[in-house]
Amino acid sequence: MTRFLSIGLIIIAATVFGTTSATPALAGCGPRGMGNSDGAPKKCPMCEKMGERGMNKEMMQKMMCQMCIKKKMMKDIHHNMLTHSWSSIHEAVAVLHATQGNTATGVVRFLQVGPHIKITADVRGLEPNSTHAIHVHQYGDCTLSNGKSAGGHYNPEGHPHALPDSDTRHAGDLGNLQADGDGNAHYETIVDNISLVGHRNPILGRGVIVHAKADDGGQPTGNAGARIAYGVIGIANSPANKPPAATQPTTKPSR
Ligand SMILES: [Cu+2]
Repeated sequence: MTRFLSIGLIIIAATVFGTTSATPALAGCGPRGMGNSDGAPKKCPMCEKMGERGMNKEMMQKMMCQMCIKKKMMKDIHHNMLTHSWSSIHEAVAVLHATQGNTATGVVRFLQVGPHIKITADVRGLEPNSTHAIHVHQYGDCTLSNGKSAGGHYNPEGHPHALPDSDTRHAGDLGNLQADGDGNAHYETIVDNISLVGHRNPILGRGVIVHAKADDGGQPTGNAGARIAYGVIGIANSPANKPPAATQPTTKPSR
């Protein structure tokens, strides 16, 4: 059906623009294109292939090869699926800022690895040799300088609070950071109870909180005290979120 429509469009276009050949010329992108009435070779503005003999530049731009338009549309759709849909997001990042009166800052990365999320946190400005709870909270809202605008623990499944060694816990229960003698903490863990943008407990756009004290696993939120750093989980500018070069569009925009 699509093929018949294409042929029909080509025939109509050839009639309108006065093509005299016995066989209607392909509009724009024919493989036999050798030049134009003014003698200068022209290219299809969509695909850059040579046009049919006798077509001037204006005709080319008006008609354009229907096949090229379809090919470009399909490429654009495919490209958009790879680059702009939620399924193209494989890594997220939260930059932690100190809440008012505190000094802790850092970066937390969330990398989707199959059904798991690998979490890597680097935090500095902590008390030397101290332990600090780290959680995903409900909202990526840092409007209050004390971090309270991030809301409570992210807990869409309604579980009691717990540490990461418990299968039933808040989705945002990430455990504790351990600072070294310089007040720096590096933390890595892999969890399977959240996703970046998937069906299970998506975290993109939510908040990360580091607390003043350790999470002891107690109810309701681990007795972790004040919020000393906070950040919003956003889409990372990382190779994991960029499509292979081969999927980039190869045709130029029409104008
Ligand atoms: Cu918390």
